[in-house]
Amino acid sequence: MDKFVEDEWQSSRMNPRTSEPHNEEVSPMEQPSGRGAQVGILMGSQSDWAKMEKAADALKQFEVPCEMLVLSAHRLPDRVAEYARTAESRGLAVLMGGAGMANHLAGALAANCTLPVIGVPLSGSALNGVDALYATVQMPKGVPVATVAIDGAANAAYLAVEILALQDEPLRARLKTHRQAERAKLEAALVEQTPQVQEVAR
Ligand code: AIR
Repeated sequence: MDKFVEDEWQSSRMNPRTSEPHNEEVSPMEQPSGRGAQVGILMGSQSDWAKMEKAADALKQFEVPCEMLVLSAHRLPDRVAEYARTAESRGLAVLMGGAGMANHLAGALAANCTLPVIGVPLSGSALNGVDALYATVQMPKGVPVATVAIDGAANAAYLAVEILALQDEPLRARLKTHRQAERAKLEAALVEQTPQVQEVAR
C-alpha cells in the first residue's frame, strides 16, 4: 500500500465515538458496526470531520448509535463500495455521505446498496459548496440520494431519525417530544416579546 493510501485508510479507521476501537486486524467492513451502529456517517476527508460531527451530535440526543469514517469516493473508491455493500448485513439502516467539492460519496454509497442514503454537500471550496450541492443532488432516476442543505449535517441526522422512527416506536416518541420542546421554547420567547410598533412616515 503506498503511503498516501495507507494514511487515508488509517484515518478512515478513527472512531472517537466508540470507546472500543475497531479490531486492528480486521477492516471496519468485515466486523459488526461499532456498538450496533444504525447510522453510518461517512465523509470524504479528515478535514470534513468538524462539519460532519454535528450529525453525530444530533443523533446522540436521540440515543441513536452511529459510526464515523473517513472514506473518499475518489481516493478509495473500492473501500467505499465495500462499505456500502456490507452495510446492511452489519446492521446499519441509514448511510450519510458528506463531502466538499465534487461530492460523489453519497452517490457512490447509493449505487452500492439499497439503504436510504443522505447526502451532505459541504462548503470550503472555491465554489463554497455549490459544487458539492449540485454533485450530490443530481442523481439519476432509480438511485436516489436525499440531499440536505450545504453543511446541513444536523438536518441529515434529523432525517435519519425520522426514517428510523418509522419502525421504532420509542424513537418516534422521543422525536415528537423533542419537536414539542423546541416549539414550546419558541412559544415562551414569543410571549415574553413586546411587539414593536413603529410609526412609518408617510
Ligand atoms: N473530497 C475528497 N475526496 C473526494 C472529495 N470530493 C473532498 C473532501 C473535502 C475536500 O475534498 O470531502 O471536503 C478537500 O479534501 P482534502 O482532503 O484535500 O482536505
